[in-house]
Amino acid sequence: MLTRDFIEIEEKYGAHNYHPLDVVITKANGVWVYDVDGNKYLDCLAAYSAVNQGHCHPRIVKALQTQAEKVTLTSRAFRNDQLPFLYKELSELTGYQMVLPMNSGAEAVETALKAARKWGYKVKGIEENSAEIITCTNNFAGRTISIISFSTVEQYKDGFGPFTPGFRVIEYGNADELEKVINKNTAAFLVEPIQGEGGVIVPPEGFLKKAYDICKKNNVLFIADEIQSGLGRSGKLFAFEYEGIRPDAVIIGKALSGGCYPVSAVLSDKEFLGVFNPGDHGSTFGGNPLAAAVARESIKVLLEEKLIENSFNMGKYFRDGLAKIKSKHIKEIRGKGLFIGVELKQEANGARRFCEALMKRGILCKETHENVIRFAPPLVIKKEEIDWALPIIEEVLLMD
Ligand code: IF1
Repeated sequence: MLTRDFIEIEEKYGAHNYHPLDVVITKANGVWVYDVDGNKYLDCLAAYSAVNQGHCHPRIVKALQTQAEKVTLTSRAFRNDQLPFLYKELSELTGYQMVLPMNSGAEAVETALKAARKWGYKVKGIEENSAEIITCTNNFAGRTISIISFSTVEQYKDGFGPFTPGFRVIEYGNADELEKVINKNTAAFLVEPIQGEGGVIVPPEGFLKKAYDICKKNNVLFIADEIQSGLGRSGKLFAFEYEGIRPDAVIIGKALSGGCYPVSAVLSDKEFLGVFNPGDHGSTFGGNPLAAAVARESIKVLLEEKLIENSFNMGKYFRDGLAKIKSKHIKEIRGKGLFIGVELKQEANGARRFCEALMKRGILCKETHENVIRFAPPLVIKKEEIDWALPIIEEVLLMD
């Protein structure tokens, strides 16, 4: 069977909730993926930063296989021998006292939203059912009805009302507006330190620090959604580190499993996650031993292979190389570490055609917000692989 045969079946039976590039991947290893026609591609999306450790990392796959032959799921009605160590290792790595494990990023975000509301009522003393959570324009935090209730992207909301109340939106980067919107009912401020789907938007220098200080002054929780920007993607363990702040809670996912299994978590000190009592919240698969074993190894790989440092160094190298490209289409090159966005001018007529041209030349990227090409390869990428990619990217960006 060839690419078109697979696509035909997929289009016939699958819901059309995505518009993927017409590449059918059958194998992947490190930064490279291979399609059913035998073509090889440099993966510059890394499954939206879920594959920071590289595709099918042997150590993570081995951890998956080994645990899968022991026990995969106990439910949280009982305990297992992997979860305590995931908790301990995450706490020692991040300095947070407590962990609540979930599966998808959205579930971890919902967990943080519920904890924020409960903290608002039980600790801050907000009037019941009046808690407000402030978020930012162009946020992306998942696809559940409560999460899209605070989305500012019409398509993510269209046809899905009525929406969950209790959310306010400020302009991303505008700390003054945050101060104005905060009131006695504000429980928390939820923010991505670098917005991924928003178009790899790095906020103005000092925004996160100013917002953090405003939250502290007003007894409002500062919650960082690091599901995409975290775990080395930005060149630091967490992107919030660039501003020297310590959020009250951090939400992680994606690369927490190296792309081998859905694993997410909320990290905080006892005051925040301590609001949950037995039976308040949970999930069938949340904290299962297979997820815990995979996540433990994924973190070890990230640290032992110095992937955070590689992200910082290779990210600078990649961005410097892109900056040398003299293309009339380029409006801005931005990002931190290997979280890179190339924003194109309106006259370029969107980023999709450039992603399709890159695919034809062996590089897989995903456009975001129409005009931005996101370059976010696995953090294992080597200088030679970037050297291979840059002339191809230049050739495509020099297209008319
Ligand atoms: C899709 C976007 C990226 C996230 C942040 C929470 C979540 C995500 C910062 C939810 C998930 C994924 C979702 C996936 C495509 C991708 C995406 F384009 F949708 F926006 F990465 F930018 N917080 N992002 O980036 O985590 O529940 O998906 O595990 O829904 O199309 P999830």
